[in-house]
Amino acid sequence: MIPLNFSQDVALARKNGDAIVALESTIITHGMPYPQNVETARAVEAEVRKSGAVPATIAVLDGDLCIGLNDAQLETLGQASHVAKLSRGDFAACIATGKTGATTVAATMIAAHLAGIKVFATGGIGGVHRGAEISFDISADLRELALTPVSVVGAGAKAILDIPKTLEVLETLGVPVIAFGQDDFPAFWSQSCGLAAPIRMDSAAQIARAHDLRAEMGLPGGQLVANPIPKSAEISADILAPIINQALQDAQNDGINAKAVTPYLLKRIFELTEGKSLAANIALVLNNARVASAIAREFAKS
Ligand code: PSU
Ligand code: MN
Repeated sequence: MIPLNFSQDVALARKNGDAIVALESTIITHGMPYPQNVETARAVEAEVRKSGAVPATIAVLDGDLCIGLNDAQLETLGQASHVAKLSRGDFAACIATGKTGATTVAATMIAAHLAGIKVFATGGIGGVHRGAEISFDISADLRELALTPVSVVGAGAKAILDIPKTLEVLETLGVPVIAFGQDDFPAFWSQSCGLAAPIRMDSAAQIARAHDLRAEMGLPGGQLVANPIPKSAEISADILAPIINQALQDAQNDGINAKAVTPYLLKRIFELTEGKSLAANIALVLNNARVASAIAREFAKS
């Protein structure tokens, strides 16, 4: 038996068939500094509630797979150091050994699916890193999107990644990449990466329908819903380009590899932009929470 520990709110929502949105926890432990990480996690939960759905933040706490965290649990996780960053490979091991771990996009999708939750909001997904032809660093998030039927709402992929290669891998894996309300694929801090997304949709109902239709057609996997950052919160690519190059150079000099790469780059960019990257990150996550909630409400109708 898989030990799922539902929060009271999520248990009630499941019983009533209410809209539920899954939320990841690696963004809390490895994506943002304390205390903004906990403040943002709370603000995102509040935004989901305001948008007519119930938030389910997912994490492993002392071996318990939690679907929905209470306020004290969020605070503890946000302050904790040495929390494992869990993906498909180490998820079950963390539960089996009674440890604490935060779930990445990949692990959150797996847990959401086990809990019967079909949509999940985050900031950005992992992707193909620059120089992947040498390092082979391709996030397990991409393969998860091909395997697990959860629609993930993110603001596209960060320019720390190789966005064209990320789109190529998603195409190879047969993952629907849907830009929401525009033609271009967004680039996290900016509304466009300069490339068109393969699919455009303008309504949450279409996204929910496409999700269900894939399952009915016997196609495994989820969907990537790429929701552009609000215009008012954008940081221009010109400003970010030299900062990203600096962060990548620092990562190389410091010998960073494997799962440490993404958290290292996020932290360096936060430092180099004097916190501006974080403000944009918070704005886009809230925006993604609203779109994911709208999709969850569509699922709750059917
Ligand atoms: N991108 C962000 N913020 C994040 C992450 C990615 O802009 O917090 C986190 C997510 O949890 C994502 C993970 O699933 O990093 C990807 O890590 P990796 O590149 O090691 O697969
Ligand atoms: Mn990696």
